Amino acid sequence: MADTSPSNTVDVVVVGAGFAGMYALHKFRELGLSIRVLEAGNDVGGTWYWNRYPGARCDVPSVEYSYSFDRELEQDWNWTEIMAAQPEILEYANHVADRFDLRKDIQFQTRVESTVFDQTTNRWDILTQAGETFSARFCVMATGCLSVPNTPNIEGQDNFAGEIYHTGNWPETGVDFSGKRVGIIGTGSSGIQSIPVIAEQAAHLTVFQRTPNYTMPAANAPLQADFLRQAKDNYPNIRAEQRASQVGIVGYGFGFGGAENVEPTEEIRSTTAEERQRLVEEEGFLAIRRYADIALDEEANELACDMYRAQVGRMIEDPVTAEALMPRDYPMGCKRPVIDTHYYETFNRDNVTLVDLRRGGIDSITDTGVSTAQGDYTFDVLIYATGFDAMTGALGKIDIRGRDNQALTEYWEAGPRTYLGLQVAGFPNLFTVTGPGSPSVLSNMLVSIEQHIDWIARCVADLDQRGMQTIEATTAAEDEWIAHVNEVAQNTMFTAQSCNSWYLGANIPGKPRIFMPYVGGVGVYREKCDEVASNGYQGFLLRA
Ligand code: FAD
Ligand code: N01
Repeated sequence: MADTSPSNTVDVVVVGAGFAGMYALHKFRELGLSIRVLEAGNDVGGTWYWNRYPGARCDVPSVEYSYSFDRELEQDWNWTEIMAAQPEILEYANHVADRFDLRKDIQFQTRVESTVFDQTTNRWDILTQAGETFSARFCVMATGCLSVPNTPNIEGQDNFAGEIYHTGNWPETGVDFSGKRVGIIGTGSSGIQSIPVIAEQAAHLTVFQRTPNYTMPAANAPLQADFLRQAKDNYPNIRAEQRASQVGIVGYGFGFGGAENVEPTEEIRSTTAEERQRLVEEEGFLAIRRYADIALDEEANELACDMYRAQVGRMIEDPVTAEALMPRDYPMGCKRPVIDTHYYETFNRDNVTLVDLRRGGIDSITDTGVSTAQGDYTFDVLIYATGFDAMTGALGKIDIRGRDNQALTEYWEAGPRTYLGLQVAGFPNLFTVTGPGSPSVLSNMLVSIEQHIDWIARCVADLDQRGMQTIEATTAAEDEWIAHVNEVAQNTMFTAQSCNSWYLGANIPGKPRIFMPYVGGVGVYREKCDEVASNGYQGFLLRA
């Protein structure tokens, strides 16, 4: 039974106080609703609260990776770099929390364990790990797509006697690597961002790489005052363009990676080997940006991969290390793009060793380090940069039960099912923010978060206006949406047979292989969501 004290009986419980939960709180307050936000961490910021590893940084231009809901906030806040580093983004989150007095409705250090729909009251009963209960009409799961760190199950993993960290759960106090031997497992975005910074400080760094990645140079730089002024003056246009775009990024004033903006319009298949070689020599990795056909055609993609490998070969002094760093056997663009600062240069340092696990994998973790088929490695510090149980991980950790006590984990046993990534059939008045089936992680998340929260707020206001108690996706609408999500992902690099990305759940043993986000683009998707709402919430069942 939920606590019926007035303070724990609210209109909306929001789970999570990252950028989604924070905006949800602000938005629902505007509707005059009572809200409680429950957050496992000690403070706001979500991703940027937990991922404090050295080198953590956004790869979306900071003027675009920011809230658009308040003109004064937009004008007052001054980003200092083209792509902001984690401390600055966390400072921004704190600024927003202070400015809109958010903390008074957020309960920190509160992990939600279960949420159960009561069919007799049409309310959700929420239980926290500490045993506290809440009752809410609406439950908004702002639990994040990348908020459950994945630590692989490696034999002997509890044996290591030194310090152990995960990039996705980094200590608030920071870590001093001076004079230490460090081992790091994983070369995804988190590994690629942290490796160059750790290598600068540690006595020695050993990198365990299972799959080499494709990464582009970030070319980050301080933001010039006149540029920032111009961006602020242009904000209405920038925001409008972001909302209508494919991925919620305009690249205002600079292109991907902070370099000059280049629209991919050329066909790599129309070029000669000599031309491609010349371009690599002139432009390095960035030469590849001009080609449009590499996103859809695997043979074209392979030509781009050749260019990529040629550039790796040009940058790395030791040929064995160069070969180890060359991605093969999967297409460029099938995983989340990575951008880096001096990643490859790091492998030319004397204090860095690359262990190519394709030549012999990890056998076990020992008390002193890592034992592989190629030999043993000893450290003082071991870091897991091994990613997340993405998109469904945080929801799966909560015992969510809808009508007839059905568990969400059972309903999603064969993979996540949603209508528009917003709702699940059988789970009335429960909303997922940037859930599977929405553009989510394929986009600038701030744009997608605002769009979802705005839609949910409109929906709640419409229900109240029409005197409706509940809204629930129909199974038919869910089926149709899933079919569409799958259809648009076909014949893209994302679903290539050789691709093992977390978008597909392929990084978690036993997780069904389903492409989870929606490739259709944030502009198209927004139109669809708005159309559904305007048509009386087509595909949803509203009950009085
Ligand atoms: P989160 O920020 O993940 O917040 C979710 C919150 O929910 C967390 O604080 C968590 O503690 C809490 N929570 C979860 N489960 C429970 C529970 N059971 N009980 C209570 N609380 C719970 N996106 C981009 O668009 N551009 C980028 O450049 C970019 N860089 C990234 C870099 C890193 C290192 C990572 C990990 C992600 C990055 N992302 C980026 C994605 C990023 O997650 C989103 O941009 C955004 O911050 C997500 O906000 P959110 O509020 O939806 O989720
Ligand atoms: O995680 P990942 P991440 N033995 O899953 C390896 C966002 N983000 O934290 O590829 C050995 O990408 C695994 O190897 P393999 C962004 O959305 C953004 O780096 O499975 N290795 C891989 O190399 C990103 O995509 C930024 O063979 C093991 C690595 O660990 C997402 O978060 C920065 C292993 C995991 O890579 C996740 O990125 C950081 C094992 N048993 C994060 N298990 C920006 O810059 C796993 N690995 C915006």
